[in-house]
Amino acid sequence: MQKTTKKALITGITGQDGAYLAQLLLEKGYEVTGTYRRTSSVNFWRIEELGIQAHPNLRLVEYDLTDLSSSIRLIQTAEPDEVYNLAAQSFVGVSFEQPVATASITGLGAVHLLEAIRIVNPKARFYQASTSEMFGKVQAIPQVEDTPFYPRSPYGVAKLYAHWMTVNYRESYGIFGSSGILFNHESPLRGREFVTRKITDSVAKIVLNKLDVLELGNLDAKRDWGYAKEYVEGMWRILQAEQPDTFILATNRTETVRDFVTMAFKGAGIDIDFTGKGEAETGHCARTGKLLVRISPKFYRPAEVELLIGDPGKAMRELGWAPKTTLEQLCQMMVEADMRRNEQGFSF
Ligand code: NDP
Ligand code: GDR
Repeated sequence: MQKTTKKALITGITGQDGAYLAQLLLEKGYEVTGTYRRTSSVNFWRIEELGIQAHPNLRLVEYDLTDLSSSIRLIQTAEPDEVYNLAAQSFVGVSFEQPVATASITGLGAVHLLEAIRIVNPKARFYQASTSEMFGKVQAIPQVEDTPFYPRSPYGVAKLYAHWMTVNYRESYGIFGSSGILFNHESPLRGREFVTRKITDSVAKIVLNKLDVLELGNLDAKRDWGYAKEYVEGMWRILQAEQPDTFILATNRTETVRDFVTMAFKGAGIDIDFTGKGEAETGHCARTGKLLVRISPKFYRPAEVELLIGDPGKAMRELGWAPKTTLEQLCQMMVEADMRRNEQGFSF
C-alpha cells in the first residue's frame, strides 16, 4: 500500500467510529490527532482493543466540541489536511432528555469546527457525520441523497442543522465540506446503550447465567444495519473524492429489532419464540420455555423512527464503496466478542 504523508484530525476518537477510522488512517500512513473529552476516568478501551493507543503517529488531545476557542486552537495545532467530525451526543434516546446539550454538541459543535477551518485553514477537507435519523418519518423507500428530511428526535434535528451548515460552508466559502449520511453501523466496539450491542452483550450474559431476562423497547422498529469498519472506509473515500458532496452509506436491507434478537440468540445456539403484542410481547426459549425477553416501556421513545433502508448506489458508483459483511456475519461477530469478554469477566 502506498503510504501518505497527510495529517488527519478525528474528533471523538474514543467512540466506535473514531477508533476504527484512526486504525485505518494510521495503516495508510497518516499522522492522526484524535480528540477525547476531559472526564474523571479516561475512556480508551476501544483504541486499546485495536492496539493503536501507543502508535507513534497518533496524538491524543483533550477537546470539547462546545468550545469555539478550543476548536480554533485545535485546527491551528493539528494542521490537518482532513478533519473528520465524529464527536457528538449520539444517543437518540438521551436526546429527548437532554435536547439543549444535544443541540449544542451535535448541532453547534460542527459549526465551531467549520468556523475554525474557515478562519485558520480553509484548505482542510471536512467530513460531517450525518445520519439516517435525518430521514426520520421517511418520505420515500429506500432513502436516497435527495429524499426529503423529517427528523423525529432532538438528535435528528441537531444533526440536520449540522448537515445543512456543512452544505452552506461548501457553497458560501468553497470549503471542502462533505457529508456522509450513514445508516446504522455496528461492531463489537459499539456502545452498550445501542440496541444491537445491548442485545449481543445480554445474550452472552444470559448464556453465562449472569442475567435472567433481556428488557427492550420497540421490537418493530426496522433498521438498515452495516459493519462499522467498512463504513469508516467509506468516510475516507468521501474525503478523497474530487468534489465535496453528500453520500449515503447503507446496505439496502432492513430488519426489525426482533429479527436481530432472534439472530443473536441463534448465534449462541438458542432458538427463541415470540408471543403476544406490544408491551405484552415476550420471547421464550423454544426448547425449555424459559422467559428470555420482555418489553419495558422505559425503552420506548416519545417519537420513533419506524423504518430505515438506504440506497448506497451513489457511493457505489462514484466512490467504489460497497458493504460486504452480512447482518448474520456481523451479529455473529458481536455475539462471539461479547461471549469472550463476559467469559473473561469484563465487558465495556
Ligand atoms: P459514539 O457515541 O461511539 O462516539 C461519539 C464520540 O463523541 C465519543 O468519542 C464521545 O466522547 C465524543 N463526544 C461526545 N460529546 C463530546 C463533546 N462535547 N466534545 C467532544 N467529544 C464529544 O458514536 P459513533 O462512533 O457510533 O458515531 C460517530 C459519529 O457518527 C457520531 O457523530 C454519530 O452521531 C454519527 N453517526 C453514527 C452512526 C452509527 O450507526 N454508529 C450512524 C450515523 C451517524 P466520550 O467517549 O467521552 O463519550
Ligand atoms: P438508533 O439506534 O436510535 O437507530 O441510532 P439504537 O440502537 O439506539 O436504536 C435502534 C432501534 O431500536 C429500538 N429499541 C431500542 N433501542 C435501544 N437503544 N435500547 C433498547 O432497549 C431498545 N429497544 C428497542 C429503538 O427504539 C430504535 O428504533 C443510532 C445511533 O448510532 C445514532 O447516533 C445514529 O445516527 C443512528 O443509529 C443512525
